[in-house]
Amino acid sequence: MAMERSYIMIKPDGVQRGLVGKIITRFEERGYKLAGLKLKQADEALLKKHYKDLVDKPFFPKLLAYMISGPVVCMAWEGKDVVAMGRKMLGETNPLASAPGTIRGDFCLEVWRNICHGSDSVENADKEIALWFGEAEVVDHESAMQDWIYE
Ligand code: YYY
Ligand code: MG
Repeated sequence: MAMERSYIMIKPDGVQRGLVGKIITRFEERGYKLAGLKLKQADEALLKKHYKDLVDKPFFPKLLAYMISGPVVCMAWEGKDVVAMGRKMLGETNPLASAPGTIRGDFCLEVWRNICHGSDSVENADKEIALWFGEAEVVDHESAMQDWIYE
């Protein structure tokens, strides 16, 4: 099976609101495998790289202030179609446009408190995982559930 990974991040509001366990559980229960996990205080330089396509937007200073307002939880999740499915599981950028049953659709109400990030392409996922994690922090390992999740 082709291995795909997505970079999923719980933003400072998600951490402060105690939603870390619930968000992790969604990915675990779906059958995805955790390949990397840590708590980190981001800084401006890192966020400018992460949001390189948004740096010139007028709202970037606000985005920066939000994202450095507290620690984030960095995760690499692995499995079938995890990049596209991760985005679906997160919901829309605007939580009010997010269907109930999605993470944003269940846990938040405003764009600037949308609690989580998910990579929008496989290419960006690879870049984001390399940006947020050291090489030794992303772990190749076998899941005991592999044959019960994949045929
Ligand atoms: O990937 P996603 O988080 O859904 O949206 P992005 O376009 O990557 O924007 C990152 C972040 O910036 C978004 O979660 C909220 C904020 N934002 C915004 O407030 N207004 C926009 N028009 C675009 C982004
Ligand atoms: Mg994005």
